[in-house]
Amino acid sequence: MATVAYSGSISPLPLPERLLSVEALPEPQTLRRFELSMGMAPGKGMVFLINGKAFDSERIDTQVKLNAVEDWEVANVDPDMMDHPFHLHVNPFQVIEHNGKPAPYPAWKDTVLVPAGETVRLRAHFSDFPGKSVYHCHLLGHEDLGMMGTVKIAS
Ligand SMILES: [Cu+2]
Repeated sequence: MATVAYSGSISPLPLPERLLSVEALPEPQTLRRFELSMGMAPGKGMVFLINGKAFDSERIDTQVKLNAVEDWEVANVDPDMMDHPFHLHVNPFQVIEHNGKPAPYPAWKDTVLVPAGETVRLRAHFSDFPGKSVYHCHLLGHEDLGMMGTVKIAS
C-alpha cells in the first residue's frame, strides 16, 4: 500500500478535438473466407475449428504474399451459437463490413468480435513481416481446443 500526498492544483488538459486520421487501405488482391465452428472429435471431445480444421502447428493454413492487401471474410457458423473474438497477430487490420454493412468509421484493430451467426470482413496490409504467424479466437478455451490457424507471409 502507498499513501500519496499532494497539494495545489493543475488545470486539466483539454481533450483532442478530433481523432488521428486512419489511412484507407488499397483494394485487396485476394479475398479469403474463414469459417469458425465447433464439433466433436473422437478421443478429444469438443473441438473448435477454423474452416473445419483444428490447429496444427506443422500445417500452413494460409499463404500470403508479402506486401499484399487482403480481405478476410470471417464467418461465425458455430452451431452452438457462441461468439468468437477473432485475433490476427502482427498485422493490424481494418473492419470493412459487418454483415454486409460498411463499418461506421475507419479504425485499426487487432481483434474483432464475430457474434454467432454473423460475418465480419476485414482488410489487412501484410507489409513488412515475412515469416510465420497465427490467427485465433481470443477466448483462450476455444483457442486451446483448436480454433487457431497458421499464416505464412513470404515474397
Ligand atoms: Cu471462440
